[in-house]
Amino acid sequence: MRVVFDPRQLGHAPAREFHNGGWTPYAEVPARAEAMLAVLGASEAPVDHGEGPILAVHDAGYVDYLKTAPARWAEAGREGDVIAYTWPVVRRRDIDLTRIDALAGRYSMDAATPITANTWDAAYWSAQAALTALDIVLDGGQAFALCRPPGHHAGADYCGGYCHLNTAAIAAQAARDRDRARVAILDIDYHHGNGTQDIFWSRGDVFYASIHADPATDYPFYWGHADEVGEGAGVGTTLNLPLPQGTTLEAFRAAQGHALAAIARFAPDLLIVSLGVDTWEGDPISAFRLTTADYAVLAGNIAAAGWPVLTLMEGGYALEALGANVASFLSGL
Ligand code: OKP
Ligand code: ZN
Repeated sequence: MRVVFDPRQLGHAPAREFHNGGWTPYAEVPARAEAMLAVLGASEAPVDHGEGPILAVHDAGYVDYLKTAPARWAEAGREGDVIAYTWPVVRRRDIDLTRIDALAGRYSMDAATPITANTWDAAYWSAQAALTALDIVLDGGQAFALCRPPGHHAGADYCGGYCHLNTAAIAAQAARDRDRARVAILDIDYHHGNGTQDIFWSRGDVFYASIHADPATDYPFYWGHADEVGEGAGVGTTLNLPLPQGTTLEAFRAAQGHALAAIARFAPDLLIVSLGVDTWEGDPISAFRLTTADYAVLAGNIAAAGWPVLTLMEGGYALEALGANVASFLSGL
């Protein structure tokens, strides 16, 4: 299993996030990547695929915002990381505004995803790690993209949930552009991947299946409910399997079996796994109860289907177990 990672991904290190009515330390820390690397051992640097595959998924105005927001913020006399406080949700019109606070609201979905001077660079290399791991898998190899910052909450034109560039979507689109006609994404992070769902909502060529904490009780609240199935050409290629807090392997594995059966009917040329290990029993921000050994079981069930599998990293915040949990999953593949 080749591991793809770039040290520039460590540069994104916001000081704090706004959560449950107050400031808390940022949970998606660079040490997460270091903890995984310490257990996984050797990694290789990504190949630079340029901005093309990123712009194939993300809005050009949004990409420009990620690059320029920190300078605009400083210009406005602000200290610290860029963070929004007004969102154009109600009767939103696409108005061409320039004040940094208007842009921050226009291009984000929450106050938990600050932008620092190094954010673009870190997110760019996180996406390149995904693209390089994709190359390896399409060539018949096995690869894990150690993506960080993560991606599955980011939509075509917004950041959120610690995510800026949607690495799974970028890899899926790149695979489509390399003539893989049907691509499936299985998202097993604790949180619903609203950004990935959103990006492929109306498309029949990319299947999105997600197992996650019920959004009635957990972030991102507004997406991931069982009745969300896609629209237009995408009806039936979105599958949401919300589970209650406290879920253990038995129910999770049953849900994954259901997802894999649906993906089998779709008959993908490639499976992308959005792997979050915030489903682990000791995760500080989540409430499922999977054990380290469970990840090998889940991965074994995925591997048994026989599709080429690209695994890329999403969440997981228990630094002490992150490496072991990912290693367990990769061993099961
Ligand atoms: C990102 B990923 C806790 C804040 C929780 C944001 C959750 C983002 C999860 N300090 N709000 O899906 O793991
Ligand atoms: Zn998560």
